Amino acid sequence: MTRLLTLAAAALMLAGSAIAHEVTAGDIQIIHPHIPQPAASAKAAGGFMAIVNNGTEADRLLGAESDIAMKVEVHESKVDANGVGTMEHVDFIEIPAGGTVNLEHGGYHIMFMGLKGTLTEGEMHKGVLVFERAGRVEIEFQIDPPVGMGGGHGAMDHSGHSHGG
Ligand SMILES: [Cu+2]
Repeated sequence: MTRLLTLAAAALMLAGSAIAHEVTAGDIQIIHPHIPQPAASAKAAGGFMAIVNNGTEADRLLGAESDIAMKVEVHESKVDANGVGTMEHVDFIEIPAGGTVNLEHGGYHIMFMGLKGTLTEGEMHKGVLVFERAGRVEIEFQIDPPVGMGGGHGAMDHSGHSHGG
């Protein structure tokens, strides 16, 4: 019993200092929406998260909104035949029934273009994800450590290519 209580206390402490956060809206669960802190001079930044569909029907992420940038789009990064990283706007991201889609470096991401100010590690910034079925879901993007500075996102480099205007 003592051991169980100790474990419970440890779990509570972990929850209290949670680095990850999540939002649930109907069947859709959005895990740790975040933006790696961009360089102070950056005009664009990428947003990442995992989206879980606990329902029995597919949903689609149609778009995103936030006041931190002039324009917010859903993008997909690709590597072309020459090994050059490119990215393009996609109309939606399909979230299959019972499935999880990771928005991560080198793949799908939320693109913030025309940043209105600096984004600093530890800040939370309001945003909205728009789903076909789940509707508008209010979330907060957490500003995480810069990529390559121990942010825990691996060695994938999302900064080597232009995010365009
Ligand atoms: Cu992009």
